[in-house]
Amino acid sequence: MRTVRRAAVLAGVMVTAAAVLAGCGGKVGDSGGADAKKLVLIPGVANEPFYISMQCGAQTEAKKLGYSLNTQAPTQFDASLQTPIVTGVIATKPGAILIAPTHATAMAAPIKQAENAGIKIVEVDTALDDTSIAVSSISSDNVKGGQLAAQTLAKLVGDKGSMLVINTKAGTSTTDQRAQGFADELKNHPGMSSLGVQYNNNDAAQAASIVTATLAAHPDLAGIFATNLSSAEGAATGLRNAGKLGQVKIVGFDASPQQVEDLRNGTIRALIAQDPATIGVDGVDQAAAALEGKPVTRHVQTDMVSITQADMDANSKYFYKSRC
Ligand code: T6T
Repeated sequence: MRTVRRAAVLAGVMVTAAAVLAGCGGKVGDSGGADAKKLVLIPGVANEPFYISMQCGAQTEAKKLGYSLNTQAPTQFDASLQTPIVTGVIATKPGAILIAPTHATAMAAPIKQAENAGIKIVEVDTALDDTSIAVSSISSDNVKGGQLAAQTLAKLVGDKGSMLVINTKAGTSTTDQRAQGFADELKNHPGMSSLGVQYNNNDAAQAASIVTATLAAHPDLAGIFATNLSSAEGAATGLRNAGKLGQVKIVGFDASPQQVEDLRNGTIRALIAQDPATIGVDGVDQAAAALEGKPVTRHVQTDMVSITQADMDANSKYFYKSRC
C-alpha cells in the first residue's frame, strides 16, 4: 500500500468586498441578491458512488458550518447535459457552486457566466483548463495516480507484455492526466509496450466491448489500466466473459462497491482509490472561506491509495458509498 499525502499546495488570500459583506450578514449586497449561505454541488453524473461519497462529505460539512447544500447532477457525464444545470442554478443565486466540470473547455462558458453573476466557483475533482475562474480546486494528484497505476501493473505483469488503457471521455481533466501519468511511467519499463488508449464514453458496457475486441486482435494482452470506475467495472466484465482472468491483470482507478467486489474475487488486481468524501468536505470549506472573506487555498490535494486484495480490509475506509 502506498499513500500519496494530502497537501495544501498554494495558498492565496482572496478577500473581496462581497465576501466581507457575506461574512457579516448572509445576503451579499453587490452580487445581485445572492444568498451567501446557500451552496450548490454539481457533480459530473448522478447516482455514481464517487460523487455520492463526495456529496456525503459535502453535506455533513455544510451542515456543520451552517450552510445549505443542494445537489443537482446530470443523468450522464456530458457537458451538454451539465450546462443547462449550471445555467438554471445561476438563476437561483447561490453564494457558491461546487462543480466537477465534465469537460475541460466545453464547460468554461457556463461556469464563467456563474462567476460573472458573483457566484464563487470551487472545482471538485475535475477542472477547467482556464484556471482564472475558480477560487479553489480540490482533487487527487491524477498524474501521480496514473504513474502509480503503471508501477502497480508493472509488478503484476513482471515488467513485460502489452498494455491497454481504457479511458472515459477525452477532455475529462482527471482521466486525461491519469492516462498521461501512465504513459510517462511506462517509459521506465522497456519490457512493457502500449496498445494505446481507447475511450468508453464513461459507459461500462462499452469498456467491456473494448476488452473483447482487444483480446481478439491481441491475444497476448497482459495488462489493462482502467482510468475510472466505469472503465474498470466494464473491463472486469469483459475479462470475465472472455475467460481470461489468469492472463490479463487489471489495475483500475476508484473503489465502487462493484470494483471492491471484483478486487475481492480476483477479477481486478489493484484499485487506486481516491478520497471523494474529503474532496466534498474541502470543497465546502474553501467555498465558505471565499464567502466569508477568509484565506482561500487555490489548490488542495487529497489522498489516493493503491489497494490490493491482500490489504483491502485494512483500507476499507477508502471504499466508496452508494448512499450516505
Ligand atoms: O474517477 C472519478 C473521477 O475522479 C473522474 O473525474 C471521473 O470518473 C469518476 O467519477 C469515477 O467514475
